[in-house]
Amino acid sequence: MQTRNIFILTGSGISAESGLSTFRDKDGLWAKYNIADVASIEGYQRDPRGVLDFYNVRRANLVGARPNAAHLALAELGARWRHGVVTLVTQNIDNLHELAGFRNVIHMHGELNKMRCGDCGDVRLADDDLTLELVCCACGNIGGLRPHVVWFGEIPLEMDTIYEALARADMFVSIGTSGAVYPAAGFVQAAQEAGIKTVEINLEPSENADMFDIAHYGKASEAVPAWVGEILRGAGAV
Ligand code: BJW
Repeated sequence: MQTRNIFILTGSGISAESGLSTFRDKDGLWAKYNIADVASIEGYQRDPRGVLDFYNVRRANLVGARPNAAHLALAELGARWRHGVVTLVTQNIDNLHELAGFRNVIHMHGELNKMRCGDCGDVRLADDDLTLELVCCACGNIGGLRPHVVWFGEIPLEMDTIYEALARADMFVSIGTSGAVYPAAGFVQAAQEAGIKTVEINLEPSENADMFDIAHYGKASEAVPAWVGEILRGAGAV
């Protein structure tokens, strides 16, 4: 059957070769920070300054980061695919898919370059470090601005759009994610139950590896361009 709609889920492994840390690898963020301290609302309430600083440092690290060959290959696929829709859902809060040229990226865990007012919900670009002294431009409250990211216990963003795209997909592709965090980790099961082709591209087998029909193990910068080339050639697009 001809593949029309492709649903791609990416995780931190795709940005590792751009110099951004993953979470659960041995040198990942969770080896240096306690998840509950920096990625939950309770941690933020206990130490808001510490959590803002954790994200301020990561925002500063993002300034020099460039998309790698994997981000560029997905952007090429998005631009050249003529048989249907390529939906790109990322768990990453970096902007490397956008810098590579992919349009309409869905950031289910938020975006590092944005801030959200915890009091009124206003979301806007965060050009500078977040501090407890900042005033919300929308409601005027002080100290309520937090990173526009999704912490444990919070509902990921754009879930309706994501499940609609998944329901229309003919192929599900997971790239650079350990499959440890839900609901993203559950997408492959939904895809399997819908009977569509499932593909994993990762450095090593993920926690859900047995649910994938096809696996390509290797660095994203090599495995993703190879897979994109295969897909475009198969569709007669190159
Ligand atoms: C390479 C590579 C290279 C390296 N090339 N590959 C019990 C059961 C089921 C669920 C739960 C449960 N208890 C609690 C839950 C829910 C909870 C959850 O999943 N907990 C688990 C720990 C069990 N989930 C939530 O709370 C979520 N909300 C929720 O469920 O709401 C309810 C709801 C949902 C839907 C509808 C209605 C209601 C929220 C989760 C928020 C996650 N937030 C974080 C932080 C975001 C901000 C930030 O960046 O700081 O998101 S945690 C962190 O993990 C971050 C990531 O996006 C996410 C996933 O990590 P990722 O990307 O997979 O990274 P790694 O490090 O794990 O994996 C990297 C992979 O790359 C590895 O496999 C490497 O091998 C590979 N790799 N180099 C290719 N060069």
